[in-house]
Amino acid sequence: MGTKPALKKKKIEATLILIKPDGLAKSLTGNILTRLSETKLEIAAAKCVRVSRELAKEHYRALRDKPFFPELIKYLMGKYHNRKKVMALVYVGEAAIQRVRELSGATNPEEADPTTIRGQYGRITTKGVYENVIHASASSTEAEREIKLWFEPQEIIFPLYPTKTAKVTTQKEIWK
Ligand code: IDP
Ligand code: MG
Repeated sequence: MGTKPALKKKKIEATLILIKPDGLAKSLTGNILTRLSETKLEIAAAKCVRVSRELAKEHYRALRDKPFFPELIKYLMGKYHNRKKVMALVYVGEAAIQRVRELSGATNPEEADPTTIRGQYGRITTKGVYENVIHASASSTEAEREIKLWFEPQEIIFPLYPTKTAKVTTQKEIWK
């Protein structure tokens, strides 16, 4: 038994947003969520995640040959900040991907328009990492891959992509 994807119904998109460790260390969660509310998009999922090396490398796998890749992985894992977590969110709505990208601003925080989230809060560190406080999916293909990497179907408030039922037998921690 599966569920029907909601995204096919209208011209609706879903996008993955990460508030990166520098955003959390600088107590910017509220400010960033306020800026994101300007888009009038709907929050479909949210959680704090402790980022493993595997998850960070998988998230940024397209950049694995870049010279800054090792620093980028450490950055996402929170090794440069006193916050070993990111906040992961899924926003859904019309043209969600482009709207969040526009509000986020350019990758290089020094080139980002000063009114964008990265322009307001980002910086370049002496290690050369762009600490730009937010990740936002760049295309619908990336958004689907990233959302499926960070979230399980039941963590998202409505079905975005087709699912299937599988019997899983792994052990997991439950409340005592
Ligand atoms: P995006 O985050 O705007 O989509 P990507 O090219 O996907 O940009 O890069 C992912 C992340 O890697 C950036 O958000 C930034 O933190 C970091 N990054 C990208 N390019 C550079 C660079 O040239 N130097 C240092 N860090 C970079
Ligand atoms: Mg990107």
